[in-house]
Amino acid sequence: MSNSLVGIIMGSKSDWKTMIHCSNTLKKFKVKHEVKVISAHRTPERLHRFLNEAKRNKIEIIIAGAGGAAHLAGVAASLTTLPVLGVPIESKLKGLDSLLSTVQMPSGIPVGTLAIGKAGSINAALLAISILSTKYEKIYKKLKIYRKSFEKKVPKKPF
Ligand code: RP5
Repeated sequence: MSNSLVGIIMGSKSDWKTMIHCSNTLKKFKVKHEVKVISAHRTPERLHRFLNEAKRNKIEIIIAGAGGAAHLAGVAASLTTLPVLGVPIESKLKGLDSLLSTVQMPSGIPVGTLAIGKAGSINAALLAISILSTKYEKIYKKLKIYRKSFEKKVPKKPF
């Protein structure tokens, strides 16, 4: 048993430079997570195995980053009832292909899709934290503190 609450998967090692921001954000909130390279088309068996184990290991949220014909989040969502958050990775088409592949799920199997690239990677972690905060008081408290300090960073005037 891993004790992780979140599983971060990504289609390629090359996605790590984006997904590291997701992992770092979870770390700041001390949310235990595991990180794996799993591709829907290159390693489909690894994906099946991971999702079966995720349920047994009490992982509560899956975050999937993929680029190009980015079907990882959608396929993962089809194989589990855990909530799946999708991060479209920047690509040769600036991530627009990744975004549309991730976000345009037909009704029935949802993927909570975030923004392209680093912002989406950070926000996937923050959304996972927000979901977990409804159950875990410690995470809720940290999220409240983060939001307060976040607001303070915004200047009242533009000059
Ligand atoms: C996708 O293809 C991956 O998620 C990655 O974003 C993209 C390119 O992969 P590499 O060719 O860099 O391994 O499956």
